[in-house]
Amino acid sequence: MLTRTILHIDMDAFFAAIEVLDSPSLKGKPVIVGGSTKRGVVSTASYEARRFGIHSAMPIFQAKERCPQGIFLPVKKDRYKEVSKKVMDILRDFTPLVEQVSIDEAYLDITGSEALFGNAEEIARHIKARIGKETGLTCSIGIGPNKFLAKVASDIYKPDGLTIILADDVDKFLSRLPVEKIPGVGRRTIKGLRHYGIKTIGDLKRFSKEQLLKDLGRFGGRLYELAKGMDNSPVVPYRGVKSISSEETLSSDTGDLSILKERVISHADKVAWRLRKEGLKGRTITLKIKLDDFTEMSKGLTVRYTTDSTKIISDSAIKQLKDYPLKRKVRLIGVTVSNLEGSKEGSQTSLFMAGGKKEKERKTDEAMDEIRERFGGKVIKRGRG
Ligand code: TTP
Ligand code: MG
Repeated sequence: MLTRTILHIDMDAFFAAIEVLDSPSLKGKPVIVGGSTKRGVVSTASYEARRFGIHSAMPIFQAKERCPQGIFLPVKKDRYKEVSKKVMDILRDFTPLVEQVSIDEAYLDITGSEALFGNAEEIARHIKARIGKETGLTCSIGIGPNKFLAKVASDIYKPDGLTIILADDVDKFLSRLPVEKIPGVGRRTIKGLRHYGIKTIGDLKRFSKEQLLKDLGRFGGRLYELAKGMDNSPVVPYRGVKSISSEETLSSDTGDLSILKERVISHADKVAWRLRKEGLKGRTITLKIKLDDFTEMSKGLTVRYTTDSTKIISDSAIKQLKDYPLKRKVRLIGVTVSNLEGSKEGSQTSLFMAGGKKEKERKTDEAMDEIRERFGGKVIKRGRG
């Protein structure tokens, strides 16, 4: 069977940590974020507040009883989404196979990323370092041979944890784990399992598949597999996404066209690579520019055929750059491809035909992808022409 390396990442006390980030005087204090109405509940609490027994979904009035000195703040969803996007963008620099499952949580299939960024543990440390540097926040990461084990692992040590479950340790690891740690096991299942004296995953393993199926239905079959540490579910990126983009705030504002061109090519290359890895193609290519006075422009060009070609995407973005009257220095630049279509079903040849990509360009992209995968993104620099 195919061996995979899956990483699960979950930000620590996400909403509360962002509030502390935005108001440093809150550091070390019991911060509780939640609905401000009378019947509101706690969204999350800082680890300091959790020591008072406060947790998500607890009514606010109860939290106030338990922790009268707590700092209660309303939910600022837009702000948290902005940080979430930053985090997810960082993750996508390590593999295009990123499946975001909630505002602060994602799975990464890093099976093919090791040649690029080091082994799984090194990748996890890189991710933590970049998230720390670029957002000021901490996260916990779990690594395992599948999504289930990676998710269980990330929960073992929090905050700022890094836990790896090796294939050989799976049994040892799972046997003592309480069944409620299995994602999807709710109160009702727990009650059912208790009835049979099942408390840990080890207990669960004593039952046959037939028995579990009979008593718990389809979920019983899934539990049987999970208890053995088996989970084949794939990491599914871009569920419902409408565009793929790459952008950066430049280290210093510039009006130098040659620098801007070079950055556009680099972002176009990154976007095209992600499209190809994902079996997606897009029709609309948009250059995004933010000037030093924060005015923003993005127009977009629609090409005749959907494409995943680095050359077509960068040519189109550069054309937009040249057409744009640069009256001020540029602060942010990036490339987006939208109007996406899957291309996974097609064969290589039909992809090529339908993609309107010239044979030579396709070969260049393939060769570049191979080099990138073997030696790392840093060695690749595309020339023009
Ligand atoms: P979680 O990852 O479950 O919690 P967390 O990040 O706050 O803390 P931990 O360190 O244990 O991971 O959820 C992420 C965010 O989602 C959380 O910050 C707030 C929000 N949320 C709710 O609004 N309601 C809820 O019931 C839960 C569980 C989370
Ligand atoms: Mg979290």
